[in-house]
Amino acid sequence: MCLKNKYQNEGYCVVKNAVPSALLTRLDNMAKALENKALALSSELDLEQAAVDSLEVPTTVFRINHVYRTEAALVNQLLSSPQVYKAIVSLGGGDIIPLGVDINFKSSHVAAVVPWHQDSIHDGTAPYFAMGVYLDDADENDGCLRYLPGSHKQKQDVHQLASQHGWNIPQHQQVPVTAGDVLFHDVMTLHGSTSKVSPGSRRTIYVEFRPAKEILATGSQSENWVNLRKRWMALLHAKAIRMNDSDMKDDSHVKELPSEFYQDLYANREKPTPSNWAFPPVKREDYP
Ligand SMILES: O=C(O)CCC(=O)C(=O)O
Repeated sequence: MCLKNKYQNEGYCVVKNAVPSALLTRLDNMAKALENKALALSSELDLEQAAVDSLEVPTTVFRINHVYRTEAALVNQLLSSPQVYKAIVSLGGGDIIPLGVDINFKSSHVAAVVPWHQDSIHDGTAPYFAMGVYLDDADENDGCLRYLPGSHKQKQDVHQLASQHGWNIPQHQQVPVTAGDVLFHDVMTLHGSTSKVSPGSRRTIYVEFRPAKEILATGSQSENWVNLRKRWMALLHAKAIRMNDSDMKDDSHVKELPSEFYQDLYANREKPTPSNWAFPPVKREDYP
């Protein structure tokens, strides 16, 4: 099944080896540097936009949000790289904009479990998806994502499904991937992941996308918030055109946005649309 058909029918799809190895190495270094910074800051208790558990040994980082604040150049290189950009536009169309950029760190820590949920609820008339860029392998039964194919077509009763089946919802699929793969899912696709069993962490860069027109029509975010992201997407588009041109493969002539732009994006952040989790949360011997 081709990428878009699989995404539309089942609610998710994988683009294998979408990130070139040199770029993957730079992203890997970026994630390591951010993780070390979060670990260093965790002792000062002034962490913002990062989730760290410093009560357990060793101290563990779970998530760092809004990484475009300090890492815009590399984030933009990723988003405008040929295979990644092509997949984003193929699934989302020309009016798509990125909502934010976060890194999820999945370890063997019990708090690294992500129970079944839908990231957001929408009416399905326009694309609204999350892209996960894998910096590490995610193997079967070792913390890879689990999806319930077709679940993106309606709001799910997550409490009922998780109470009845725990992790083993009938027809669910584990989706193992390797570093450099990119996994896309409709934000309504029911998904979750157990903690990792093997040592080390599995790091995934998450970016959500949605058409600007749709965001404005639903009023979920302000016009200013959308316009900032349109400007950002225009830059990505200009870079992608040059990177995709077989004669050029060079975006160095594209005028970058000033660093203040990314500070503005951060300063003007708004509440995300709510996710759909089991309520009340489900606890079974084997779940979450
Ligand atoms: O990467 C994972 O295992 C799950 C992350 C996730 O579902 C989320 O951030 O909403």
